Amino acid sequence: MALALADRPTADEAGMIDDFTVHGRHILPDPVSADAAHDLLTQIRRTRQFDHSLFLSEAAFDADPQYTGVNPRPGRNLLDRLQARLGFVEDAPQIVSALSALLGPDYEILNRKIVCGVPASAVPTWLKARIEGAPVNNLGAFVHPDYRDITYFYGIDFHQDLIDYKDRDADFVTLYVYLHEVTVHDAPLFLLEGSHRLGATVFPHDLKRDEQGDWTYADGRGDRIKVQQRVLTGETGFAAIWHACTLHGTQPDAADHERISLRYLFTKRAGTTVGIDRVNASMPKPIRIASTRIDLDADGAAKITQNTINQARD
Ligand SMILES: O=C(O)CCC(=O)C(=O)O
Repeated sequence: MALALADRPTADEAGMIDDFTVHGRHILPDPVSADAAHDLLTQIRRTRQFDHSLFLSEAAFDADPQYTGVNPRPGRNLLDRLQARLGFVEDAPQIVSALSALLGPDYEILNRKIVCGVPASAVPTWLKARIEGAPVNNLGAFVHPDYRDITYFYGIDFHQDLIDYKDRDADFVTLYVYLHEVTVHDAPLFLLEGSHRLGATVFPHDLKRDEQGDWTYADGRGDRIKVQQRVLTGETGFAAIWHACTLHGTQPDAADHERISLRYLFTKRAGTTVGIDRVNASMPKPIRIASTRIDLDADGAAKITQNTINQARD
């Protein structure tokens, strides 16, 4: 069926969809405003010290371990309190245009939050010993409840953002924005380009790195592909968008200062057929699974101590 003239994608939109179809990501050619990013970062830093004081004592944690419900949520999300300062991202023409191409003009925010890569120097010794080698070091369980309005990572193994959405289609995308310059020393995102092509797969993922530095990725259903790693270093305001099935992760932050970023999930309006549907149609693979991860026990604590991304080099 021919598309009506108004529905036809522009050249830019078509390029963006091609980029997503092949690589499962789009790196925004222009950063968002560095000045506005810096101002937002200043406001975030005013709310707490990003050091040992974030964390519960070992005794306090052991008295009542809580592994779930420790991320930002409605009513406890620092980004919502800073809403008036988010126009430089949410209204930036290059972001609106990329998201509209993928999700249609009436796309919606599914989730938004601040993510902090916690530096090694801030993690208490007792905690380091407990989390050594674990694949998902989301430290929310160990920080004071008042500070759970931000997500804290000390590295997270290669994963799909679909991991948090069992039984949901990969009809959403992630937007990640750096609020300061991120070098290889600041826990940059590692992204496996083209990995979305195997569709939805279960965490932890079957990945092996060869001598050349390429990864072989198997889907557990009999298919395997070679994918290349891209390390997302970037300047203040750097922004990238990726598919919900694109594998990505971070190593623990070896720097002596925190890495602070914005992480958004955007989704298409229900019932619409848009760019992301064309991307998904190009990969004849499941884009939804009933069980997305097998690394946690019934309380939500890690039961696997194996990690792939920590072996990756730049
Ligand atoms: O910022 C990080 O260290 C990891 C973030 C990430 O991969 C995620 O939130 O899905």
